[in-house]
Amino acid sequence: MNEDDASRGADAPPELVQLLTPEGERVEHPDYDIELTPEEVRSLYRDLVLVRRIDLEAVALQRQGELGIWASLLGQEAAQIGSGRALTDADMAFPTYREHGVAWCRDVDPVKLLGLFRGVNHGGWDPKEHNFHLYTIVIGSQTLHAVGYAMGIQRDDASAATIVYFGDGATSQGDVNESFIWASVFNAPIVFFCQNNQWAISEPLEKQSRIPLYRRASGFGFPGIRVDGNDVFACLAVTKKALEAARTGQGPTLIEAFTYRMGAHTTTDDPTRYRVASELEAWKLKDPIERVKAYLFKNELADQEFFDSVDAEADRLGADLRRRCLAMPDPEPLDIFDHVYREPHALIDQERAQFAAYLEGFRD
Ligand SMILES: Cc1ncc(C[n+]2csc(CCOP(=O)(O)OP(=O)(O)O)c2C)c(N)n1
Ligand SMILES: [Mg+2]
Repeated sequence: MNEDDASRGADAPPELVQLLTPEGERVEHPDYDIELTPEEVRSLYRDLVLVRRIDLEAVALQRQGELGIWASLLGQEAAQIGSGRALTDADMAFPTYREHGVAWCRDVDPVKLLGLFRGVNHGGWDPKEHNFHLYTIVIGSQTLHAVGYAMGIQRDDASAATIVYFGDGATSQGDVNESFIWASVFNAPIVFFCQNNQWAISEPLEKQSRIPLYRRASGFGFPGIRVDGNDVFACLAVTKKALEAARTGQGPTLIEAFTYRMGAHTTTDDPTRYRVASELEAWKLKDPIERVKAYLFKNELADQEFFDSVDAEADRLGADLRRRCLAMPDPEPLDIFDHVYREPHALIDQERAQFAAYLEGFRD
């Protein structure tokens, strides 16, 4: 998989692992096949629809002034559900700020994701309870945290792996490259899951790399693989295999999930200023949900009643999320000092006292 184009023979595996075409046709792959029961496929479809609905509701809440900002996952549902469902409870995931689908797989209540974007908390969930770290806005920094965690797993001799999410733009960060080196030389049990959504805000992929991102891995000494990031079956199969390799002492893998950010970078962004509409239209034909729906229909694995029931569940989820978002209490101003350090800290105490005195000045 890491050879140059010129050295790839006729029987070499295709550059992009795909198990389900955009038309909903199942295809075979020599290294990455997966057996899924009809029940499992229906369950993946449900996940995809529900996380898209959570995302849609969050965008609407931001537009109505109820969230400060939101980073949409639209178009990246399969990459996140496929990789998220590949994890075992013991595995640990480190997200960016866009991994709402992975959060769903880790049983994080979606209203807790909204708290951060509403500005009422600094994260909202206990990373240890879900084995899902807090969202990280500083691009690429979580890759170093994740490698450190993976090295801890290794030293505990635990049967678990770490997965870390980052974007195409993040691959240009020093932190990410340093984390590749550490993971490689220590043979850390980690999967680097890069969602190449083709854009880093307004910077296109060509500004990040002259070679496909997955091939970067060979320079660091571990395998890299590119998967169709809009194919939930392929993302599940490829991530499962990479996690198992990590758990069994075979070290890191870089997975490049080739996908597309169908929405704006965040709700503060206007992508019409830097990309053409035809690009989005082309990617709409590769929609991650439509192909699973087509597969279920064609193979008579689900009927209209099933699709209607998932839509109805999505409606209920959206309405419930909105209601609970609006009901989230604002924090007390002094609460901001409570979670800086685990132990009491003299400087924080001093700053809290100063701020309390300042607030007192507003009393009549
Ligand atoms: C260290 C750092 N530099 C710059 C930024 C500003 N910033 C926020 S998102 C972003 C682009 C990230 O692109 P990518 O890694 O492709 O992830 P995507 O948003 O596409 O999921 C940048 C530059 C930041 N948050 N952190
Ligand atoms: Mg990107």
